[in-house]
Amino acid sequence: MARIHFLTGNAGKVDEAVHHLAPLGHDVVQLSIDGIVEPQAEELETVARAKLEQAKAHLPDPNDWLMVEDAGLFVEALDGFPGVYSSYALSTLGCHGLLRLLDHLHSEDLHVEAGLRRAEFRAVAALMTPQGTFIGEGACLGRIAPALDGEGGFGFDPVFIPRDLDLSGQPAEIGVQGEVSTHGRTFAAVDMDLKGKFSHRTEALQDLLAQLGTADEAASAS
Ligand code: ITT
Repeated sequence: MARIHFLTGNAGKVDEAVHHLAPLGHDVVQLSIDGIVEPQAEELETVARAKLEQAKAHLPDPNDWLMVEDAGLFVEALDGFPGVYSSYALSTLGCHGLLRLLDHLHSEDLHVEAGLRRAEFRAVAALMTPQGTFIGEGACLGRIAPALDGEGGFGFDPVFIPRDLDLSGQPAEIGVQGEVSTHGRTFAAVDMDLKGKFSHRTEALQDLLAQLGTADEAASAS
């Protein structure tokens, strides 16, 4: 099993990665490097791969693994904005500013209005190993709330309401009650355990792990 250097400034993300990867025997350590440039690109994967390329020279041992993870909020009515610019949009517009951008979306029918406010969080986890680079993807479907709700979480959590999930973890249609539900509340208004059940980030890591498992099986069969 390998030592994984996780390039991130966000300690919360490291905790989550340890939670998933330590039980499999991987040793995850945070890697902080000044001066990593995020390219202007529309895809999270492009940004993640560019960060891996810049950081690989900083690995203490070339046999170690390098991981990055990028996430963003994609709002349908804004053609996917803020997307890859989510960190910047959060520090400039903030949650209030995002709500104002959607002020014009109104319908007498609340169900229709909820549909107009569709959005999703997306995450990409990218892992560079001596055997190649693996990309895991995750998404959490939902909508932008009509107003700020909740004190917890971080980032755009106070304005994001996830769609309910059925027992197999699939998102229900907007307005349809599922087994896993925030009952119309935002991520900032529910506890972390409940948010974790919907998490785009968890899904991206699990996708990555599934690919690693397949690659390991193929290597041991050959
Ligand atoms: P890195 O150093 O690893 O890049 P970061 O905190 O900048 O960490 P991301 O690039 O993954 O994180 O996420 C970009 C922004 O997307 C982040 O600042 C939030 O505004 C938003 N975001 C991502 N995931 C979120 C979540 O689960 N809840 C709320 N906002 C989220």
